Amino acid sequence: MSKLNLLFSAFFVFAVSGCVGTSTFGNEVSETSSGTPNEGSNDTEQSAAARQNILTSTDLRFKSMCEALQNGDASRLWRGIRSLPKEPVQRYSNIGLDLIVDLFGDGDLDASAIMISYTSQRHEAENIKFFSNDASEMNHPIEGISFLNSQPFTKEIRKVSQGDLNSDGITDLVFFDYGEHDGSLHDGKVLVLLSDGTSYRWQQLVTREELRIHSGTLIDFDNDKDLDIVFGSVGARDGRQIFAYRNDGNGSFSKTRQPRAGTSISNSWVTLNASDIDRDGYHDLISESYDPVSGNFGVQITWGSEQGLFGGIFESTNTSQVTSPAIGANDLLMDTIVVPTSTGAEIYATFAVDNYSAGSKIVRYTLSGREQVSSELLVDSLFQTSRWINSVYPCQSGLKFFTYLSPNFNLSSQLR
Ligand SMILES: [Ca+2]
Ligand SMILES: [Ca+2]
Ligand SMILES: [Ca+2]
Ligand SMILES: [Ca+2]
Repeated sequence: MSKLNLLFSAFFVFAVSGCVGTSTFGNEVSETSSGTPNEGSNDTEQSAAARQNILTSTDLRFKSMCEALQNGDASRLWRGIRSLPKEPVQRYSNIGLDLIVDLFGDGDLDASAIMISYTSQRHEAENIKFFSNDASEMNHPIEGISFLNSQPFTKEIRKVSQGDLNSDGITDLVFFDYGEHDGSLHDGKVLVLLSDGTSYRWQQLVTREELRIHSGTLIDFDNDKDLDIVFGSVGARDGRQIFAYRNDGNGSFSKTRQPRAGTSISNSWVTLNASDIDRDGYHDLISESYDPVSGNFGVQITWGSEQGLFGGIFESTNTSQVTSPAIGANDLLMDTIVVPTSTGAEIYATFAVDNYSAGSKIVRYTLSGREQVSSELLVDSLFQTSRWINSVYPCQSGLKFFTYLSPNFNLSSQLR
């Protein structure tokens, strides 16, 4: 990107930021439920509010990031974590993949970052680092923070999620590892860093599939008020498929029924996020859609309901598309953040234009209940940041996003 374009891009974003409405983020329980999906039923606004009060990983990521940007923690944490030693082959992944998270539940935000080695065979190592502004928590010279057992090896983590998985009020982390990037090996995996007393313990999700995992999210898909795990994968044997693992409430997960291959939702694997978009008390899933016949991409929402996200029967998933005239069929969704409104939500979506070949776009979709009201192109393809995964955070102080302009991760150039 040329300097001129960058300036224009930055200017454009700052110009846009003034238009961004103040977020009502915080208490996820709406006092004025739209009630649209349940109108005419016995459901009351009160029951919609009572049904759901846990935050999805997308909600928590948004909340933590804006807090840290506002109070200055973010830059301190990013600078700190990148001062930790690394192996020559390791590189930090783009800063948009870093997670800001309150480890240990002490109210102070901490950071986690991912190392990647762009070798033809991925370097398998302890690729996850942590950083706390509290020096007394920094107990490992390389990893930053070590926990009760050794960090498992990973190859190419593509998504980090946060949420309390064992109901102790302390946020846990989930890492989605792509595994080997090329060739016949499909060894992706899911790691959970689960709070345990005053520390955390690593555990690996038991899966039997051959996986390459690009994305995942923490969402209560069975309405029992704990966060479950959904991830998308391509596998040698299983093809493109979405996987659902149910939480027993203590952070133990078991595979459960999930959309059959060939259904619309089963093709999602690039980006998965969750929030209660229509404010009915049930978590909803936002993902890219992909039509294998036409090759066209889209943006789809799978609606949670009394029967759960994936319905009482496999085929009963309720999915709808949101659209924008500014987004072409070859523009691929990378990330979404949901801002609740009094009647629904605004969805801030980042796209890889022309399937990662021409920069990025940011679109805001406005929904009332489940109905799309409008869409607005906020930033066009001059916005070009990371190689993969661009995120935008519509904080109260304006739109915040990350740029990836130089391999040396100049922090000042990475946040606009
Ligand atoms: Ca903390
Ligand atoms: Ca926990
Ligand atoms: Ca659940
Ligand atoms: Ca919902």
